[in-house]
Amino acid sequence: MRYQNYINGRWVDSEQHDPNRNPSDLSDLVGEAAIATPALAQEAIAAASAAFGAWSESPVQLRADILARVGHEIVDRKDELGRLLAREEGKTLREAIGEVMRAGQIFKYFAQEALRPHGQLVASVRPGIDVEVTAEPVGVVSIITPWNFPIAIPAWKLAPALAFGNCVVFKPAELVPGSAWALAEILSRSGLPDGVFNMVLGRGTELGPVLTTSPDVAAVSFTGSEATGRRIAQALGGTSTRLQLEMGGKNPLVVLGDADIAVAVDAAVQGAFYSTGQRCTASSRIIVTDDIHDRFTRALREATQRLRVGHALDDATDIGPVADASQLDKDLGYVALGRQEGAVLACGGERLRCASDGFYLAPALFLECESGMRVAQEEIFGPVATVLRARDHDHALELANDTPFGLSAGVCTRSLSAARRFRRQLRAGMVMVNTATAGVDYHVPFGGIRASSYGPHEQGWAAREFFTAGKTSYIRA
Ligand code: UN1
Repeated sequence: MRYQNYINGRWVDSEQHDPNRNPSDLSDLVGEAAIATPALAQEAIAAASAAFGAWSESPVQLRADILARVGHEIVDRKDELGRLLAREEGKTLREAIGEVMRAGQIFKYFAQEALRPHGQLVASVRPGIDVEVTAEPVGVVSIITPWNFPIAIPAWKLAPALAFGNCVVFKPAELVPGSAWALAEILSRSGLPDGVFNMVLGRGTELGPVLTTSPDVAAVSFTGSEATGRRIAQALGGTSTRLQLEMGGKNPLVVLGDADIAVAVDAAVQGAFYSTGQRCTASSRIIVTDDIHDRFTRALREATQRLRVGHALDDATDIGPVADASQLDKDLGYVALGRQEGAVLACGGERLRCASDGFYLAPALFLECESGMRVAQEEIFGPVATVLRARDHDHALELANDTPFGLSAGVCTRSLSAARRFRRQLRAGMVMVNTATAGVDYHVPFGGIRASSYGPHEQGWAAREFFTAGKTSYIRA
């Protein structure tokens, strides 16, 4: 399968292509993807600019119908799209189908959002005048997405952008062009006017600068690494381009003495290792109070060792492969670093041989970590979890907040007052009580604080803030 760019309502091939390989089985070539030039990205921006006037004034019923059609088709094809996703990204089929469902639901949700009130009518303090406060489309939006959620993250940026009357240029991560192409193909048949939705495939290093700094781009929504996010922010310093960044996390999961051990172990295993730990919401910093530490870590180690690592399409697999060679090197590098730093590797951390040649890594559990160790501070983005020991609740809270990030945080406890205290004092955009830090609902706001995020939050009703600009009109009849 050859995945092409989509510009102004047409499929456009490139001279160069990249192979799309299955990380569960490197002999399986999923397809090949166009590598767009910066000039093609310019063309996409020009097409989106030209389409904006008409689309920004399009009837909301039209937008709602289109988004609903897209959402229904995604849901109807969840098994097929999930297979493609699992094959190119490496999360298990179950996880991949769940992600596709999420993407479909998001489109259906924003179909309805398009119909909801976009403004307020206020009486002026002056006679004979009404004041209308409206939410207007912002213009051309560049949407740049990572490889770890190849369809859900594009969905949660594209759907609100389109629902609120913006035109988009979408640039998916190089590793996952297949899911992006499948989504673009559905959008191409959805009834969107030419130029409203465009997609360029290829290198972030080449296309990123055009997509973020073009004067015709009004807003940039990016999810990915902290380093790239910071670079974009720097490049846009001094401009008025709207910016929404969703970057890293080092999400603490606190386990207190009165926690239900089974619930806490489940939250830790789910949060740290499912999706191969490749989630910005992963519970990679597990903080356990002394009174329960040994019982909890014993149970967590047993549960971790029971996880079956294997081919993403094998029903028996719990944890698929790491997404690519460079991520695997990074994970192995952190395992070596953790040992050097003096953390105790309780299990895992070694490359595994499976029936097929893939990037398999045994989930790694580090105990006795100190808060300042790099393995306990930096986002690894792999199946590597660190456990820190806390003396008491105050210390646990201090450790939980001792990272520059602030995306998601969790606490496991049966005490209502402890849950309340942690919910209020954990410094994060999302707090989970007795459940994993990862795995969020599709219809409520998502986002972090501090080094994890920048700009308005995504999803649910929060999405409107970024994808619309306020206008206050005074009308004298
Ligand atoms: C989830 O935990 O369900 O890149 C979603 C990420 C996040 C999405 C996590 N933006 O991992």
